[in-house]
Amino acid sequence: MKKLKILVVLLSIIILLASTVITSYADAMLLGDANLNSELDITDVTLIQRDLANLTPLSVQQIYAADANDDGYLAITDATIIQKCLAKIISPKYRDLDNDDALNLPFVPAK
Ligand SMILES: [Ca+2]
Ligand SMILES: [Ca+2]
Repeated sequence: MKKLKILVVLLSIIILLASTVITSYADAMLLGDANLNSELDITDVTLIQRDLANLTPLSVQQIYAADANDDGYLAITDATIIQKCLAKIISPKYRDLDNDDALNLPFVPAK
């Protein structure tokens, strides 16, 4: 019975994450948006995981956008942050595109 309750809770979380979408503002980059569609959803998590597993590499621009904690590296932490945003545990971060000198700097993804 306890296992059934745990399973129901886990399935509820998965359904919540799969149905949640966070949208971006104009002139701001939504951090974690790996597929560059100005929305944050479970697809972005999957793309980051596939890149980190060397299954489907992201472009440099996608990696820059996918860096959800804005630390200059792409890691599993970024996928976890997106999941927390989708579960409304934390708020997503945005990068101001008008005042971001970092856009002109080279970005080195970490694996
Ligand atoms: Ca997206
Ligand atoms: Ca990061």
